[in-house]
Amino acid sequence: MRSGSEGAMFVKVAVVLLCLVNLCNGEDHIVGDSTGWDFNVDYESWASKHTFREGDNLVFKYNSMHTVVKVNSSNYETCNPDLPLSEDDNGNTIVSLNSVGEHYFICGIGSHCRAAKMKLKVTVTGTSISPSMDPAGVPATPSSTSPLHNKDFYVFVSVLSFVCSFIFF
Ligand SMILES: [Cu+2]
Repeated sequence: MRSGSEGAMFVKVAVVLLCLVNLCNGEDHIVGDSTGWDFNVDYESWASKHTFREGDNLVFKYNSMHTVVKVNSSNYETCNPDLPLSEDDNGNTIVSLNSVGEHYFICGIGSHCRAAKMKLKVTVTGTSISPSMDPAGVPATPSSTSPLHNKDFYVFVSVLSFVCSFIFF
């Protein structure tokens, strides 16, 4: 009984650590990895290899030939930068993914979006940890009791938020 609660505590501490790395700070995704934001990268394929969660950041690294323009879905489809939701050209643009849903980015220069596929769509999911999600680094604990009941989970998230807010504010 005692060791069981210690085990649960261990899991909670592990997830708190995970939270500190992934949830509170958010994860930085370097768009296009080492190539950055440039011509003829398959950003659709790049995006498909990443999981974007609320609070994560996109980091666009690019030379002075390019810009980053956040647009809506129809302007993304047509590569139209004339109605930007936001835009930047400083070569190192960090975009906070602060809402769940789809976010669209294009390069606003010439035909870079249309002709050189400088367009990126990411789908952001919420931060909540679902039991089915297997958080990296936390070993699946073989246990007869299910690790997180709904009520436990609710309490746990509250405690987690409290701890996070304490550390970061
Ligand atoms: Cu460009």
